[in-house]
Parts: sequence; C-alpha cells; structure tokens
Amino acid sequence: MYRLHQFVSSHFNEKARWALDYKGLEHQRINYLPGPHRRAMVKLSGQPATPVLQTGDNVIAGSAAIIDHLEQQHPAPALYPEDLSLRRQALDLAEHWDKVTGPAVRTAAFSVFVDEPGYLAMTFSSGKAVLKRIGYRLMIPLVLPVIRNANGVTPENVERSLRLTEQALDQVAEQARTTGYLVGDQFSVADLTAASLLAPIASVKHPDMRRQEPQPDKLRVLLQRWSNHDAITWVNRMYDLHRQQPGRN
Ligand SMILES: N[C@@H](CCC(=O)N[C@@H](CS)C(=O)NCC(=O)O)C(=O)O
Repeated sequence: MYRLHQFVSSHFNEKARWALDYKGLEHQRINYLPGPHRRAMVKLSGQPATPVLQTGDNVIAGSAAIIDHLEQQHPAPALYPEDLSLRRQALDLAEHWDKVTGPAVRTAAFSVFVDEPGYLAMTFSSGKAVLKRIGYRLMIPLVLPVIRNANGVTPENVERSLRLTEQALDQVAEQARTTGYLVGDQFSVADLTAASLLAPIASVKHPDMRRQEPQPDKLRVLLQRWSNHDAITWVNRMYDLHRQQPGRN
C-alpha cells in the first residue's frame, strides 16, 4: 500500500496524485498543513517539501522521483514514451516545468493568497477538524512574511513569474497544436506535468484541484487573465481525457 504525504492544495502534490491515479494504484493520503508540516516531513524524508511517497521502508521525495519510481514498478499504463528520443524529450520538458514554470505559477497564485489570508487558510486546511482550521486561520497573519518569502512574493519576482507563466502557456498552445500532446502523439509525463502545474490557474473541476468557494475577486481577476488561452483549454482537456478517477480527499 502506498502512502502519499501531501498538501491537499498544491500543484506538485497534484502531479503525484495524478500519476498514482493514472496507474490505478490504491493509496492512502496523509494531509499536512503547510508550515506545521516541516518537522514531520524532515523526519520522514530528510527534506521539508511535499509530496513524499512511502512504500514499506522506501521513502521517495519529489514528484519527479515519485513518477520515476511508479513507472519502474508499474510500467503500464506508461507515462514515459517508449521511443527513447521522445522519452528524453518528455523528461527534459517535465524537468524544465518542475524547475521553472511550477515555481512561477505558484508565485503568481501566492501573490493573491498573501492578500487573502482567510482564503489561503481555507484552501490549505480543507478537510481538517474545525479547531485545527480555526487555529490555522489565526496563525496565517502571523506568518505572512514567511509565506511571502517561501513563495517568492516580491514585486520583481511576481512580475517575472507572470511573464514566465504567460510564456509557458504560449509554448503549450504551440507544442500541443499538432497532436494534442506536448511530445509525440500520446499522453506522457510531459503532459501530466504541464497540466498539473498549470491546474492552479486553469479552474479545473476535478475534486482534487477544484478551488474553494467563494473565490476572492483578486483571484478571479488573475484567473480571468488567461481563461481564454488555448493552453488553459488544453489543461482542461487533459483533465477530461486522462484524469478521470475521483479523488480520495
Ligand atoms: N520539485 C519538487 C517541488 C516540491 C514543492 O515545491 N513542494 C511544495 C508544495 S507545492 C512544498 O512542500 N513546500 C513546503 C516546503 O518546502 O517546506 C517536486 O517536484 O516535488
């Protein structure tokens, strides 16, 4: 049995969830509150970030390493293209998204969240007991400087992140134009990575990534900025075609 240590709302965690669901793997999800999670995560995996996958004594940190492990252990349905040159292309693209676009999308989203502490608390504590949710809501204003810092929310970096996000959207629209997929003509780790890392700005309806309501106006404005972009339509198509399993949260 797999145990996924995760945040309920996080695009890197969504990558790992999607890979587990895509391969039809039973798993238990252990949900942490961002911030208080650190001690437990460092103890479990030697580093603070989620997602972390646990299977027996094996502990795997990071969404790319998790997908790689799942691909080795459960090759079908495949997320790595069979053709080696396409495989290299897909893995290089996924790595670029992990390093550049994923963090940029997160900074764009947090540029709104830091002004909406109530919504931020509601988003990340969803599913927790009422007292925990209240405690978390009270804690958030006190740690806003830490949240800003951890998510790169400075005026220059927000500007840069919006630019990088926009470039990534244009690239997706261009790359997916011919076959509907980013690499070759089949769904792969490249599509899963790009679609999950864009999900926070795509208003996807899947229960694992659906936004809490009511959404603050500032968030609506951010999402509207790209709502008619072909890449956002593509993200929703990837969810419709390849992310059909219901979430477990
Ligand atoms: N490259 C890593 C990034 C993971 C990551 O940034 N996780 C964030 C959530 S989106 C996190 O857990 N941040 C809290 C921390 O690092 O303490 C991956 O692909 O898993």
